[in-house]
Amino acid sequence: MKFLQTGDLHLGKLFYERSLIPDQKDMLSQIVCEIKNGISSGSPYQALLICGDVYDRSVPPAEAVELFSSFLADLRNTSPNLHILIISGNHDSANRLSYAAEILDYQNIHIRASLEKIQTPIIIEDTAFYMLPFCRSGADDQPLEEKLIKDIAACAFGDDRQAVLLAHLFANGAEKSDSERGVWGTAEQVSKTVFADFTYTALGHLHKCQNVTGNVWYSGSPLAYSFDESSNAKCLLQVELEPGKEPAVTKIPIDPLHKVVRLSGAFVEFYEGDKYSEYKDDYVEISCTDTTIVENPVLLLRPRFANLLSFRQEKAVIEETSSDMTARRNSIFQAKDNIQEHLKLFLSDLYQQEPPQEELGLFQTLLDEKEKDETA
Ligand SMILES: [Mn+2]
Repeated sequence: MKFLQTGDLHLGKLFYERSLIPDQKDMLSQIVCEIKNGISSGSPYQALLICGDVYDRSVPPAEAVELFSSFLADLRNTSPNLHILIISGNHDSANRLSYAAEILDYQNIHIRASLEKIQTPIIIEDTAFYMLPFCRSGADDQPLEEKLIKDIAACAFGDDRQAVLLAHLFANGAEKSDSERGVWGTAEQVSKTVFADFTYTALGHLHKCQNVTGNVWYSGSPLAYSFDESSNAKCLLQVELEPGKEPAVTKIPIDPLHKVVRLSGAFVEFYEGDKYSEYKDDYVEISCTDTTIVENPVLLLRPRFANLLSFRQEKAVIEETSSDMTARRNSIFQAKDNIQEHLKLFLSDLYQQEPPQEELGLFQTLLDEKEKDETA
């Protein structure tokens, strides 16, 4: 048995208000390409597993639905015998995702979005694929998934076939990213021990590719969906199962249309020169190391970085709000009720030098006029 694992496609996602449809289209074409490569190499994939979060929202934008529809059509044209196994994730609407599921089953496109058939596997040759869509845990001590997976394992027990589990959940001890929704605390974390009876477990939900334990793998999302994933290499997982042997898992890298990059440095290095020119088209977050606040940085840098999506200057903000604020507070305290002295301090702070006598003189004139009015 040879299959390809992915999940967390999040079609239709907006990344800092930017549509990722072109990126996702490119990524899906790389999946089709990998399926093609399998055929031309003489060792075709028998199945493609999509472990939840096909869409980013329960009501996905029309172009995301079109994109997924044409992806399925491309796969079917490329590889008429490929089985496509899809479960719903926490971002999907189970009802909408399972549209025409009964009919698509005949096309070997198996969509499972409810708990009805979790104990009925999809059998492909020597392997039984059990599909557990995302389910909301109840208030019990034990997450609902743990109980369901134990039930499934009991079904698989005694069957000679290899058993593969597909699920969309948070396995205890796994590492999370910034782009997953609804991953908090430990209440919904599923114990790793429940996967022990399966030949292989293909998980979705966490966006970093990782081996949780034994033969339990997250493929991770095929694209980076937050800046904290910028250092994660994105991939699909090629899995080969052979009875009596350990599963062979190989990472198939995805080359994104735009990289997601975090850069850090002085403002001037981004504003002038070529140091970062290789990133001019990537999705960029800049962490500015300057100690003074830069005004309108995005406006200034956009001509050089077309996809600058985030600009951070914590260092300047912290410096200005801590040391400078303390200094200001002290000087205000020292100036007491002398309003002319207050202005002098304010202007010195603003210009970072002695204020011009002219401005102070003008202000004094205004003060005198005000006083005259009040006494009149
Ligand atoms: Mn997800």
